[in-house]
Amino acid sequence: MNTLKGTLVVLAVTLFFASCSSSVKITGEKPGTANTKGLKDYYKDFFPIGVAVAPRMLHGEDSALIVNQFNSLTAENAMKMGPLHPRENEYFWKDGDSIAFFAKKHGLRLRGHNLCWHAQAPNWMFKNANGDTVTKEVLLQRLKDHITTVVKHYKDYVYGWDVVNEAIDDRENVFYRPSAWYRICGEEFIAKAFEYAHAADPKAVLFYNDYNTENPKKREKIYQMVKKLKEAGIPIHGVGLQGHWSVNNPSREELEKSIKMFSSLGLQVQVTELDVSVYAGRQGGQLIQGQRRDSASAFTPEMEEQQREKYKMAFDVFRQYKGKLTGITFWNLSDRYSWLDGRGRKNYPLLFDTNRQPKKAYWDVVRFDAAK
Ligand code: 9MR
Repeated sequence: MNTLKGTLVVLAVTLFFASCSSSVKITGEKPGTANTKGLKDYYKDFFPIGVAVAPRMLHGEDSALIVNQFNSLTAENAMKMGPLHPRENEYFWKDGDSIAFFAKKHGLRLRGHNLCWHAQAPNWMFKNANGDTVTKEVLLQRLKDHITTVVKHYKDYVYGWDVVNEAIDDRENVFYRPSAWYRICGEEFIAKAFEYAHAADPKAVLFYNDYNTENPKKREKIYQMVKKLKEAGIPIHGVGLQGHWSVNNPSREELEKSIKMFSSLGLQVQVTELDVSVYAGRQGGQLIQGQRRDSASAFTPEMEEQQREKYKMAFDVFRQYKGKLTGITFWNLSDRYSWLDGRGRKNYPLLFDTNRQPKKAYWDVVRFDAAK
């Protein structure tokens, strides 16, 4: 009898604690734990929210945070030309595939990044067996082979591709970036890349993707190029604003103008690589010449305030342009790691801190008046 009484007491106590912990799970708002709301849930009526990842993040705490918060992925590096196609007759699929399988397994969308870029392109692409620069015909054939193989490989996983990345120059008086692609092929490589991608997967949404898209001069050049492609019947469907911003740029006006201008061409717009550097500066808050590298690398209250303002403004604008904007993707997951680190100072550009906990800016982004 006593034993039964004891068992009942233990059972009652167990049930009490179980009910407490399950109610915490359901009502709790602590991102990173199961059954709580994530960015993707707050924004479910607006657009998918994505994150750029590396294969090492598909395990443990990073992966839990990804699945809890996001509903779209981009491979930070694994699907770029150099990593995927190191030698002419050799593809390396393992890393890209691990991201594609993870996305499929968890029901996440997947953006393909990218098919043609001046950086991270393998050297062999531009050289023949003697080490001489290849002709335009050879290079376009190689580009076609690469794009066809990669787009077909990921056809059942990737819904859209950044087809050409960063082809426009930052200098005011130079239109196209004088990359190896441009020097060998002229501007034609851009249209060709879109045609090859479309032929390989007619359903894929195809983007031109660039940074500094809120700079009036660069925006105008991108607009002219994209307009010309559209008018020539080239299969281009969207423009990616990378969104490597900083605490002092862009302004609300310039951001709105970019969204309006590109969508006026009948193109969808996505923010493809969002982060807000805590350092004032050019693209992504990169060091400006002469700027001290050893400046304090703590996340100061002043940086935090400025960053909150920028994130709040950006998401206000994003919500306002729902329908024209079809996705927002962060470039990296938490301040634990960002591509902006390692320039002689630590950066804190994301919505999750180095312990993967939401920053104040996170709450600014998710607490909004849906009726507005
Ligand atoms: O985040 C990427 C970093 O790990 C790579 O070393 C770098 C190589 O140049 O590319 C970074 O990602 C870039 C993206 O592919 C295109 N837009 C600019 C991004 C930051 O440089």
